[in-house]
Amino acid sequence: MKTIRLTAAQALVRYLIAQKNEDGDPVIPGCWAIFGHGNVAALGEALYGVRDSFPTWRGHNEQTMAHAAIAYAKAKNRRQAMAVTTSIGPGATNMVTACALAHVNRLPVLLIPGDVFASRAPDPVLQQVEDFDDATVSANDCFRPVSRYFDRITRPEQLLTALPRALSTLTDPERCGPVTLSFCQDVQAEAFDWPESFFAEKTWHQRRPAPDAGALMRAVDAIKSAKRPLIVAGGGVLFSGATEVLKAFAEKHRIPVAETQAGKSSLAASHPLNLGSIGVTGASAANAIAADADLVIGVGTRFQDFTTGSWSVFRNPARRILAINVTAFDSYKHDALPLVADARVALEMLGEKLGGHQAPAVDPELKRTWMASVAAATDAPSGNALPSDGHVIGAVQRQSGEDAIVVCASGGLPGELHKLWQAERPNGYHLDYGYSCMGYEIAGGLGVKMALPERDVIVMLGDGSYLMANSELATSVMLGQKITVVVLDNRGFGCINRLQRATGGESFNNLIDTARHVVPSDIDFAAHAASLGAIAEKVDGIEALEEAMKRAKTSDRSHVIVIDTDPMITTEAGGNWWDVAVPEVSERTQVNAARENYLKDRANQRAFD
Ligand SMILES: Cc1ncc(C[n+]2csc(CCOP(=O)(O)OP(=O)(O)O)c2C)c(N)n1
Ligand SMILES: [Mg+2]
Repeated sequence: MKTIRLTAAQALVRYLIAQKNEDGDPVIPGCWAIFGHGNVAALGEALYGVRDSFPTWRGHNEQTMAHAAIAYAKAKNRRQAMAVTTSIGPGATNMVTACALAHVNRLPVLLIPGDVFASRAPDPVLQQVEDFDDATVSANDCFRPVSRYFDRITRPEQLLTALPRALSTLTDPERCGPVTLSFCQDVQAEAFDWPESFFAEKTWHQRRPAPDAGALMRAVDAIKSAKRPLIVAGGGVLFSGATEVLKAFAEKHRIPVAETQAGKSSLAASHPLNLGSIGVTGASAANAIAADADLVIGVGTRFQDFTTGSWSVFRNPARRILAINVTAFDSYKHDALPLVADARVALEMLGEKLGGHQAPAVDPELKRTWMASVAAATDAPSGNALPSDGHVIGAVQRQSGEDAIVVCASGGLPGELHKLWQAERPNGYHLDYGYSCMGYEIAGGLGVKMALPERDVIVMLGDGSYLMANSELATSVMLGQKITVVVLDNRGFGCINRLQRATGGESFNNLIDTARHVVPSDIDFAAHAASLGAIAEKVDGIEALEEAMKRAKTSDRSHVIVIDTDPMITTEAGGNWWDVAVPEVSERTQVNAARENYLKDRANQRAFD
């Protein structure tokens, strides 16, 4: 056997470079890194050695550089993913939140935190967590519950099995999720005689499982006997590359489509069968059909509570759920009729078996009424009042081409965008609403831009999210990855303040004004963004915002636009109840009243059979 002597870190990097997807692109095109002890000496040396063929990107925060990596994978529909390496201790645990985000959203990312010495010779090293009773515990065990595959590399040759297993997890549609290889620092530096064959180029094909024949026929029967079917398109439609097939299927069988947060942009917003978004932040058209639907056909969706309105959206007592999902776990839950399969393959095979079957037509007036509500919420306002999020969304949409990608994750904006944004092209709508993680947005925008450089990337976020994590804005400037960032400054956690009020609470600790303070806060976001190297401006009103968006289009680097907005206004049309537990006893009459309403609303919730 021919062997080659390399350190474990050098071998890891060399192996990654040899892995290709079926398009011939590298599965892992490069690595984000913040160095410290536990990765600078060995992994740093290995990455330096390959810097021309395998780029290393430097971030400013471990969590957010991992967000960039995860957003990249999502924008690539999971066909490529990035690696991220950190030092041991705080560098590593900073990345746990991002790992959870990837886990919830079923997105691939290869995390390589440094770990303590396998030899234990210098213990306890700087930043080492010492467990009194279990010597095998390190801080990196925090990754276990939020990794799809976790491994601790304590001998070099473990990589011979760990790396193929990592790649299969990253590239398999059912298992897809974050992989954490916790890499002991002494092991990274250790040399080993590796079989040369380990580094031979390898192609990872996308597995497209076909449905079980019996399950397929049961699904066909369910669709044929349904009088009011509704397709709920989730992120799996995009990951499977099933957008064209979904369109053909919906048209041929005349079944209307509603979209989840992850599934939005599966079908062009302007398509007559696209009834808009579903659920808590849904369109009136989609939710009206959902209420009566006797068959809900989920395609690549987890049926998270924002989709189901905590199980109050699909109200027909006779309704069934047909869950088409490549992941058996998702397909079987919620007492659904399972169809475990790749979305594209399943829709093609269902279409063949259904022949010319068509569902009864849906009244087009439903969509017209909803579009009038969208216009009312997004048209430029008259007068001098502060604009709403909806007004800002309208302005941004009017100044964006169909090719643009809007990026968001948390605050009041995801709900408003879900209702109001019109996504015409696949992947034009990029939300993390699985983990809805404040601080995802700017870094996420950077990752999306790296994935799809030919498309305009527009990040929309609140003041709260901006303050939580903004430093990868400087990275976007440094890397020449231009993004446009629109900051909606309503001076606090507007959506949580509204939720607090809606559950009977007093405004408390959410808006900056109603949080304990000695000095009133007056944050100059534009000055802050400019200090990071972006072009930055604050605008007064919607007309000025549209002018700024035009300037941003031609800017040569990341461009930040700040606008003051009203913290209290949201789009009332559409939507649905969401289960947020209200206190059963309270001295506040408002809480007691909210509790009464809560119990009434909860009566609409699905009863467990
Ligand atoms: C990391 C993280 N911490 C806390 C939350 C809970 N949370 C959701 S939205 C929100 C406030 C967001 O404020 P801002 O970005 O200004 O948006 P706004 O609500 O004002 O629209 C909070 C605290 C979260 N989603 N993520
Ligand atoms: Mg805010």
